[in-house]
Amino acid sequence: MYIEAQDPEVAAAIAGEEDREKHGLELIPSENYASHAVREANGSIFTNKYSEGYPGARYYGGQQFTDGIENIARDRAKKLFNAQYANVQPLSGAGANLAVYAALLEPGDTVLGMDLSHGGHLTHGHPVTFPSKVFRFVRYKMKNADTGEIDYDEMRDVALREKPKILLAGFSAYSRELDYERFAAIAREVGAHAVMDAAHIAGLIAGKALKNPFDAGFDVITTTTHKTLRGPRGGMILTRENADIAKKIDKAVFPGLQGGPHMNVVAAKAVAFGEALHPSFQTYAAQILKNAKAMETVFLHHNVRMLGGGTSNHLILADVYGSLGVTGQEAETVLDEVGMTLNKNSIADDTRKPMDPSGIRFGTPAITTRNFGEKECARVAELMIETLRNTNNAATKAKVREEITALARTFPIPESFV
Ligand code: DSN
Repeated sequence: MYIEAQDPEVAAAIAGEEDREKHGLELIPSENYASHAVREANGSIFTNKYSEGYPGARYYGGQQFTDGIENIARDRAKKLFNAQYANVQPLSGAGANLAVYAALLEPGDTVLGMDLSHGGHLTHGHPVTFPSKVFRFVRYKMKNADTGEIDYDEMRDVALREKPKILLAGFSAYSRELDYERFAAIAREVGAHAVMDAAHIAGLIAGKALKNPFDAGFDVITTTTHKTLRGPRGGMILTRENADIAKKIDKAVFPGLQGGPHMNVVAAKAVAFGEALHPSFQTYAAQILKNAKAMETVFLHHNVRMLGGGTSNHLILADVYGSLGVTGQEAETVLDEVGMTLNKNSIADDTRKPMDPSGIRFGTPAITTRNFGEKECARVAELMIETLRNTNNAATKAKVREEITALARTFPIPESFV
């Protein structure tokens, strides 16, 4: 590799990360392993090219190959999600959400979204974000954190009172399926756009393991492309039927918010979407859910509280402080030491601070890519709990680390999926 000779410091960091990924288990539910083909496209010659505009309407010359690539990415994305329009230029999920706000709202307009502490996301208008200074964000929550049931009656009351222009579904730490029909009905009743931020579960929708919000009449889906979709780091916006919305979104992405698209990433998105259209992707998506259920069973058996009472998707949010007396930060640190990488996470109405909350969040997308089945996932869950019950026991930690390393060796990260 050129980089080893030219820049040993950066090369060493890349090699270190490769080693870490190879020998440990990735349980952060928003991470995954992209194929070599995706990474090749991501690191391709397209990184050199400016291509402001859209296929057939660019501002610069030399677009003989960019239009083709972007059209392939758009067509594959539309097919995957049964959408009529796709914008594949957003640089990531945060930018995709911002573009939707910019397209569909005037400053001061209201968005009704899920509370961050109940599973929502920063970009759904948390006060620390810039969009919260421009738009008005109001909240809905779970009715019962132990079943995960959303309070749809409260959502409707708030919607009738606050008159949002966007009713925003979607989450980054919620483990149950949403009632898209209820969302869409409330949105229709108050004249709001129904928008789904599907960043976490896009691959599960594309792989037909979970329902598609478009089937319930949603107007827009935003997503990242690097989580369950297993593509390059990036974002995307999909719309259905309404050409006017699609046009506004295109304008909001460029020139509204972004400059030139990252055409190397668009190429990598095209490759990833091609992989997701392969029949094996549906098997992958279904296995993610089965594997999460296998982990749920172990947590139930050991009486470790899970928010939502368990999982219907790819992730679990466990109250390790309440159940095991270990804080989220302590759990993240000790599990990382033994080769299981996950993240600390606030739980609903957490009494602890965000930097050392009560929960941990973990999931199965990456280990399922590694071909783990239910048996291995159940074992990982057992090892997690054993470690958390023995945080100061060096012998236990050494034994767990050894078993995790052996599992990682037995299930290497695949280089390709099709
Ligand atoms: N950082 C991503 C996640 O982990 O959910 C989304 O913000």
